[in-house]
Amino acid sequence: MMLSELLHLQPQYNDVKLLQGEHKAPPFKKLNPMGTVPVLQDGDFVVSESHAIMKYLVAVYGGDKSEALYPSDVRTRALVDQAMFFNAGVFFKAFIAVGQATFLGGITEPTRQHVQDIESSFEVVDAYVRARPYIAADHLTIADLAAGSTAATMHVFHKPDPDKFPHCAAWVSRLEEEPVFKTIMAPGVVYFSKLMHSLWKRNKENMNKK
Ligand SMILES: N[C@@H](CCC(=O)N[C@@H](CS)C(=O)NCC(=O)O)C(=O)O
Repeated sequence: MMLSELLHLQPQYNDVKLLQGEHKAPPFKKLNPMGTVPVLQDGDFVVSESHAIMKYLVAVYGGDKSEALYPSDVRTRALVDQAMFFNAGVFFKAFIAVGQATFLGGITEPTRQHVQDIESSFEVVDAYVRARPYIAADHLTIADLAAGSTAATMHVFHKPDPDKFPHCAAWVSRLEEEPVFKTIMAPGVVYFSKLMHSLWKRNKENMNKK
């Protein structure tokens, strides 16, 4: 959504009802066999995985912004990919583990193991942004949109100590100043925070009933 805004695209958003399991139903799985959001439909072309979607959008619709958002310089691009693979394979995994344990496991707050995994991820982010102001370059790239979304939303589960991860904290603050983070990410985090707190409350009530 943030990339679409940056590129002045006006996609039609279809709200997939995750809480009702719409993403696991056959019509959605026809689009994405993994049964996850987001999925992009561009005419008769369908692609899932937010990182692949972002690369596609930049390649097709990036115009004069593509060079900054996904630089062609081989080494800079490798660093963008490094951060995107880290986000998909490690950082987001630490995030979604808490979500799944909340929805399916009935936890009432992130466990100690969750917090440890989140801290390990923030340690990596801190190392990445120690060398440069953004996660892969000296300016914002699609890797910041990807990992920045995870970092901002992760705060609902665990806010890392800025004294322990000062570079990461500075990077998140820098991202929070970006207009797309203000208009799209921040309200998303508020919505997500309310949802998680209501689920933890429900899980606690269910636990007390037993
Ligand atoms: N690496 C994937 C992760 C997609 C993902 O797990 N999305 C979550 C929502 S943020 C989802 O659809 N979860 C539903 C499920 O796994 O059942 C991406 O970046 O697109």
